Amino acid sequence: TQGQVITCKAAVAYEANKPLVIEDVQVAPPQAGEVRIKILYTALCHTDAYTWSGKDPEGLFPCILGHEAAGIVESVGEGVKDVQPGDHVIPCYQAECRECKFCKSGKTNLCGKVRSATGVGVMMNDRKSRFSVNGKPIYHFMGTSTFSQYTVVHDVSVAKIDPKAPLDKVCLLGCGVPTGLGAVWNTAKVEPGSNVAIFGLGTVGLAVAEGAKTAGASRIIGVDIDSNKYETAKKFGVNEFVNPKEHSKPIQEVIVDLTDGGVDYSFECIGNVSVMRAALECCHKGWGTSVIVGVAASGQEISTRPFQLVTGRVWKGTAFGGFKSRTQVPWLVEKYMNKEIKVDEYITHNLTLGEINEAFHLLHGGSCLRCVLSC
Ligand code: NAD
Ligand code: AHE
Ligand code: ZN
Repeated sequence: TQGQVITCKAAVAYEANKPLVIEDVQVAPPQAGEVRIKILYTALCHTDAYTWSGKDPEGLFPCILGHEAAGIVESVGEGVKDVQPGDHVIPCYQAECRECKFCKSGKTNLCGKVRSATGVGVMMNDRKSRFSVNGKPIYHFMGTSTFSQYTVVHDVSVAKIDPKAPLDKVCLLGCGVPTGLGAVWNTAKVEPGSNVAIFGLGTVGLAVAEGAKTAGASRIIGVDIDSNKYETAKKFGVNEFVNPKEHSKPIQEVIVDLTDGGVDYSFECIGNVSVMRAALECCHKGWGTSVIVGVAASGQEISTRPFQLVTGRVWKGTAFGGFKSRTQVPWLVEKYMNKEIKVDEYITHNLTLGEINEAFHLLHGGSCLRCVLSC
């Protein structure tokens, strides 16, 4: 297949909110600096649902969504040095080139090398897509497009992992789990004994809880409008629970009262701008830090009284938990293999790529954390 167009099945999003269509898609060979990957397993993340909903300002249609996956390199383009056919890999929507201003700064995991292309659904080389259906181009998504049996990604967006790692599990290390763990370990840098509040107990919020527990946090307060979430959340380290619907006071006041002035760290893992405000305002005066993890829709803005910041609260955000993708995803895989981090526990459903619309339906129900599709 090397050097040839591959025809395979992919789930194409033709329009916002219209069911995805399983199509025979043509996948062009990788050009210089590109890698073609046979995707074996992909999970769904709420960011896929967000872009599909039409609320993402970077959302383009028709496209192939998907960014939490694992597979095997099928072929590589000219000049690709770090991976070869047969390597087991995780595609990384957050690239790491190790050469750009961002990568060299030592201050961020964001990478500037291919972002201008991945934000508009094309590849860097020729600003074109490698996907087509009957000659009509289909846009890439987040530089990964994993809802396909084969995808083409930039070489700076591929993490080579231990071939012994089970791909049907470690695909989750492509997004949600690292995002939550890294929000705690890299972005907030939670210290032992800290009090933490987590808004939203989906996969990302539960991974924040796991990160907080391993960081030695004392009180880990889960906040969710679905009280059924507490039972599962306990297994990930949440040791107190608040349902905002059961209180007449604003939730920030409830948490401030519970914690003698506020928490040391809070995390918004929903994507709701009024909850982001509450998450900031439930932080302790003088030092409390709030991390925005949730992705909010186009047009949404955050607000608070500047006095909140003047009096020492800190507002931050995180992308992929601040992890340097190519360097640290293989390390996270090793941590999983050594049973130091959970992964299996976030998988509540397993379906096939052909059942992807049902998988999205499940994702919107309360009992689904991650649904893994076999491709
Ligand atoms: P999810 O939908 O599984 O979890 C959200 C949780 O929030 C649910 O349990 C829901 O009941 C709860 N919730 C909803 N509204 C609430 C409210 N008003 N108050 C309290 N709880 C509320 O989603 P997920 O997959 O865990 O993703 C969470 C968010 O993180 C999404 O916005 C996603 O796009 C974003 N995300 C960001 C990054 C990043 O790099 N920054 C990475 C992955 C996901
Ligand atoms: N196109 C979206 C951007 C959404 C966003 O912030 N994405 C996160 C990852 S979410 C993974 O589930 C991210 O990494 N952002 C950094 C980046 O460079 O995109 C919008 O709303 O505009
Ligand atoms: Zn995601």
